Amino acid sequence: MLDAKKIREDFPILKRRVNDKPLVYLDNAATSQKPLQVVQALADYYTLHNANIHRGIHALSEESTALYEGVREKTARFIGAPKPTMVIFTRNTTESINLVSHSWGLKHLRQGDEILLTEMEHHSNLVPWQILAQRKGLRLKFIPVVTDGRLDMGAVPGLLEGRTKLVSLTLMSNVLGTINPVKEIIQMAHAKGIPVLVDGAQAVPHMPVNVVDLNCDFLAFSSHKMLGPTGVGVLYAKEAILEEMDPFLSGGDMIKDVWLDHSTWNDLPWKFEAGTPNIADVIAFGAAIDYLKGIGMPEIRAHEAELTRTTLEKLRQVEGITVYGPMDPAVRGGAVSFNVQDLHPHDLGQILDDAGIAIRAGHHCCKPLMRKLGVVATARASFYLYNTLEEADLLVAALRKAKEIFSVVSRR
Ligand code: C6P
Repeated sequence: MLDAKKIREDFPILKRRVNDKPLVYLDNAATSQKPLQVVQALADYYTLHNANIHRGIHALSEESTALYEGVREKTARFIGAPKPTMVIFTRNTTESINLVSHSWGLKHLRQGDEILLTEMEHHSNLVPWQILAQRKGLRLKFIPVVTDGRLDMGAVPGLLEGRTKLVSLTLMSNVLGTINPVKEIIQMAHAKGIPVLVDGAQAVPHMPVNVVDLNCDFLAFSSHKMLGPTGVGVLYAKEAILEEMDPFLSGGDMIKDVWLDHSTWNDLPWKFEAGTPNIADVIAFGAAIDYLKGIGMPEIRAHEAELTRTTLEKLRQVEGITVYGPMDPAVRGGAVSFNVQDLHPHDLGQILDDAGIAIRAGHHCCKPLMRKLGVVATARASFYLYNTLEEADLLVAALRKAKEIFSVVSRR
């Protein structure tokens, strides 16, 4: 088992006090904290190596290029991608999905074609497809979410019929925590020749994800949710698909040759990385991957499953709390959404903040899912490798207290 107390030593921010209480950081689904190793990698880069990449023939540029491209190799190994050229650096998951909607969707989809999503998608995996649908006259279809926060798998075969040309879905819900049976859905889609994009924003940081095992066509995720810096995202895609796709952004670095009236495109993956990339943050992202690998993704998953199991068990005992999503930790990750009867999640977030506990309250960029759940917002606690059982207990104790305070106030 992983030693969360030891791990916390690498995260100085976790020693902070907030509102005169020790910080309990449970907003990891929004963004994770960063270990000293990542901060140091960033400082080392600017202190020792800073130069633009792929351009200079001087030593610093060669060093920077080697460090940057080294992280591409590391990222490929982390997700089991057969080649580093299948890994494209973007700004975040959102940009990775937009890249696919523009470069693949605009080229391959025709009026009347259909895209299959789910009702639990983050706006990042919904709005780009809505815009594409408006531009090209496409139809969006949705796998329903059923009462325990899982997908209605019985509906999938029927939904794959018709003119479905792409399936795009999340591997782990940022609201419900549900881990979707994506491998099974990919098999069903591939049997009909339909490619599948997997939104890995919540899954890749928290569990082993292997693109060859999943056999997904695209995988999108963000560095900032997995101990790395903000401003770095990843798009993995199969080589043949990338080869066929047109560039997304254009300008420097993504060209092979340029004339006044036309240009030819660079090889993969640089065809999709126009302009000077986020060199420093990509390099520091490499340190985040090293850190996660050093602890072990199966160990991280097991630790979070234990925290989630305990939290769900304890929340179940508190009257007036509704928890959304599956109750079985085997099919869910560590994002736990809930509501307390008669208490708005924003007020709850405020009360918990007074106790030094950081959670997120709101629609979590999943407004259609909120409507489906019949709420305008939820409170959400989300765990990571450095969280402890004591912190889970503090959360539950603070919730009990919030309920007491509120029932006294509302009785007045
Ligand atoms: N969810 C949350 O608090 P970006 O912002 O591009 O790095 O990630 C977008 C995104 C895409 N898919 C899923 C499943 C996500 O959870 C997120 C980000 C954060 O839930 C911020 S809204």
